[in-house]
Parts: sequence; structure tokens; C-alpha cells
Amino acid sequence: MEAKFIPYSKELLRGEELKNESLRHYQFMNSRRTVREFSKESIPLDVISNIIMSASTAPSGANKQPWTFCVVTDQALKSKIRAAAEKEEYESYNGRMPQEWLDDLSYLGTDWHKPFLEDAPALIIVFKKSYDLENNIKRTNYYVTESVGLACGFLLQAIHQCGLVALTHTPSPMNFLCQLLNRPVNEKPFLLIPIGYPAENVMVPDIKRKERKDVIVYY
Ligand code: IYR
Repeated sequence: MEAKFIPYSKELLRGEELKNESLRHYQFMNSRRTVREFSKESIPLDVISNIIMSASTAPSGANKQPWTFCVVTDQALKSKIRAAAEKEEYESYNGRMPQEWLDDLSYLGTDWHKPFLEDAPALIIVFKKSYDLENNIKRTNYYVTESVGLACGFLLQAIHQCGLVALTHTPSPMNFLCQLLNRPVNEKPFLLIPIGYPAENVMVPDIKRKERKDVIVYY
């Protein structure tokens, strides 16, 4: 396809305004926490749809946008997903995960029980498409993991911006989601993200984020 360019403009900031905005945004993002206990209060589907469309603005290899976001609000389907996830997670926590991994997780207080899969009003299950299928013809996608990872980052940011909370959950292995959601062969589950309001008086682990000096190198 021939290259076609269109004009682009956006609001530009400089000086104090730029400094203030960068700090304001950092502080806002630093107030995001992963939450594992959800209120059962529902959230409107059009809100979820807008949040997903924000995620779908993420950059992707050759702009292929190699993702599908499945939204599950049906209680019976959530229960099936919980049962299948807990079956895998039970095996993981009782033999599949090495001791070092269990030790690394111990301060987060996780175990194989996943009540949030039924409590959260919606589950967003993100699928990555290593290739597209157009009329049964395979079309390659590029940097699929990077692209879908970026889209999930945008998703979490949009959720936080809306005052909602989420959990980046990775039941392992998660192939059961292909069957339960009846996905085509070119889609592989990437992340399962319950979304909603936090449970009343929710608690989160006392984690520390790395300091500037530990994450930035200037040259
Ligand atoms: N998938 C498991 C285990 C787990 C793994 C990591 I790495 C975490 O940061 C958190 C949990 C679970 O969801 O419990």
C-alpha cells in the first residue's frame, strides 16, 4: 500500500506547565494499585467498551492491532471460568511452581482461590493474535507480545483514570479460555483482567516501588 500522510497536531506544554503535568501524571499513576477483592456492583457496558477502545489505541507492529478483548459479565460463564482457573491454579500452587516462586509471592498473599473471578462485575480476557485470518488466509502480525502488552498497559491506565480497579491475572496455563470463549485458532489468551469497584475496606499488600536511581540510567 502507498504511504499516505495527514496533518497531526496536539496540545504542547513547556516550562513549568510541562514539569507540573509530568509530576501530576506520575503521582496519579503511582496511586494505581492492583486489587484482588472486588465489589459486586456492576459497571455499564459502554464504560467498559470505551476503556477497551482506549486500550485499542496502543501502538502495534505494522499497526496490525493484533488483539481481541472479550468481556464476560454473564454470571454462569464467570463461574465456569473460576472453576477452570482454580483447577489449574491448585495444581500450580501445589507442585508446579518451584519454591523460589512461591517464596517470591508469599508477601502478596495469593493462593489458588480466585473468588474475584465471580465477584468482579466484568472480566476482560485479552487475546493475542499471532496472525490474522482473512478468508482463511494467514496474514502475519509483528511484535505481537510487545503490542498486546502495550494495549494492556493502556487498558490498566484507562481503568485507573475512570476510578475503577483491576487485577492482572494470569491463570496458568490458560488455554481453557479458548474453549470456554470459543475463540478462533489464531487467538491465544494473554491476560485475564477482572475490572470493577474495589470491595469495601479493601486492603492491598504493602509493596514498595523502585526509586528513580534504581530504574533510570542517564547517558
Ligand atoms: N498465576 C498465579 C500466581 C501468580 C504469579 C505471579 I508472577 C504473580 O505476580 C501473582 C500470582 C495467581 O494468579 O495466583
